[in-house]
Amino acid sequence: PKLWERVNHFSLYNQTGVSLRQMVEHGRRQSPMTILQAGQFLSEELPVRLAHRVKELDELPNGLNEMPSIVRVKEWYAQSFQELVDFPKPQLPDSITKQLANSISQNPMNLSSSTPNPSLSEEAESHEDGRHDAEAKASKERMRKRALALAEESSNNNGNGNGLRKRIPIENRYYADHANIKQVPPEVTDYNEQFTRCLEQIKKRHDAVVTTVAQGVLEYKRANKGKNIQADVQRFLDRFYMSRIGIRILIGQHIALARTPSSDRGAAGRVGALSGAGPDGEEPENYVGIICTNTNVGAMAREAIENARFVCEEHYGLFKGPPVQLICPKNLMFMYIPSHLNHMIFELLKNSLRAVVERYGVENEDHYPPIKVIVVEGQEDITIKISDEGGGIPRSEMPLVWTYMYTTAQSEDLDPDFQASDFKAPMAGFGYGLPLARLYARYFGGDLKLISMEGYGTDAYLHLNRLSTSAEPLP
Ligand code: W6P
Repeated sequence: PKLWERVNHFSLYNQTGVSLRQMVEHGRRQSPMTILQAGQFLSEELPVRLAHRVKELDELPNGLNEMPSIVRVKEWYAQSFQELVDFPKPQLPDSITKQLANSISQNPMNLSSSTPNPSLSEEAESHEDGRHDAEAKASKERMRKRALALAEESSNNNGNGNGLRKRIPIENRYYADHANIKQVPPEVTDYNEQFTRCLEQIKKRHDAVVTTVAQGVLEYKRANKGKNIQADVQRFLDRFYMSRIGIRILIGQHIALARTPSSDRGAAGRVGALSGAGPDGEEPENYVGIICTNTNVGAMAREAIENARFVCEEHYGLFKGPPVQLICPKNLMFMYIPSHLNHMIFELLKNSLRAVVERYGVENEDHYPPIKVIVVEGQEDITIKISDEGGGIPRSEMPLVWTYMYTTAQSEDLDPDFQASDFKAPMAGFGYGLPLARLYARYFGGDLKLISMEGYGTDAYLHLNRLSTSAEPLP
C-alpha cells in the first residue's frame, strides 16, 4: 500500500501511554523473551505515534508545513514509520509461537493477530540536542570520571479521541510470563538484534529534530514578517516536542535493555556505579535500562552545578563563575531518568549564571552574589528551587520565556544554512532551553515555574513528582 495511506491508517489509532513504573517492572524481568515482547509492542506503538506526527507536520497552518526544514523533518518521520511497518515479523518456531500466544493471549498487540497491519516493524527517533551535547562536552572536558547516563527519550502521542483501537490494559499485553520458555531459539535473539539495530538507526535519524524544526520556525518567521501565529506554533511545538520525548524514552529504554546482558544489570554492571558508594556514602546506582531507580538528587545537582559553572566560565572567560550553594537532604533518591534531571537543572543554572554575570559584569567576578539551590522533599514532590540575584525579568516579558518563536536578534541573523552544531554554543541558548526543560519536567508529572522580582532576581521552581505512577502525557 502507499505510504500515505498507511500513515493515515495508523494515525487513526490511539497512542498507548507507558509509565515509568511500567517500564521498570517490565525491564526488570529482562530476558530475550521479554525483549522480544517489548519489541512487538514497539513495532505497533511507534508507527502509531510517528503517524500522528507525520499528519500534524503535514497539516501545520499558514504555510509552516511548507518550510523546507519542516518538510525534511516530516520525511524523517515518514521514513522511520516505513522502516517500522516494513520490518519483518519474527519467524518463530511453532512451539514458541504457541507458548507466547498462550502467555499473552489477551494481548492483541503481540505476536498474534489483531494488529492493524500484519507486517509491522519499528523505528524511532533519536535525540540529543545541542544542549545535551553541551552538557556532555562540559562534563567530558572537565573530568572524564563519570560516564553521563545517556538520555533516552521518546515521545508519545496521544490518541486524539478518534482512535479505533480499544485500549487494552497495558499489563495485559506489555508484560507476560515467559518463565515457561526456557530455550531461547536463535530466531528470537536474531530478531531482537535486528530490531534493536532498526531502532538505533531511527533514533540517530531523529537526533537533529529539535534544531531542524527550530530552523523551520526561523524560515517561517522570515517568510511572514509581522504575522502573528505565535499561539499556533507554540501549541504545536509543545505537543510535538512532548511527543518526541516519549518516543525517545521508549526507544532508548528498548535499546538500553537489549544492549545490556541481563547478568550485567544492576549497580555492579554500570559504569557510573563502579566506584560503589559515592562521596556522601550514597547507595550505588541502580538502573533498569535508562531509568535509575535510585537517582540521587544531590549528586545530580552537584554535577549540573559543576558543568554549568564550567560552561559559564568558558563562555565569559572568567576565572571563577558565580558561586552556587546547594542545600539538599543527604541521600535523597527517587526513580527518574538521570539525564533528564541533569538537563533541567543544568539549563536553569545556565540562565541564573548568565543573569548574574551580565548584571554584575565580568569585571566583578570576585563579588557575584551566590546562586542558591534548595532541594526539599514533600509527599508528592521533590522540589528544587534555584534562586539568583540576576536582576529578574520584567513581568511583561515573563510569557516570552516559554515561547519558541522568541529568539534573540542574533538568532535572526543566523546563517540560514546553520548546522545543528551552531546550537551548541553553551550559554547562548536559542530560547528553546526553558520551554524544553518544562516539557521534560511535565513529562513525568512534574512542572517548572519561574517567579521573578524585577530589579532583584529570579526563583525557578522545579517540581518532580516522586510517585512516578503518573500516566504518560500523550499529545
Ligand atoms: C533570570 C532569567 C531566568 C530564566 C530561568 C531561570 C533563571 C533565570 N534568571 O534572570
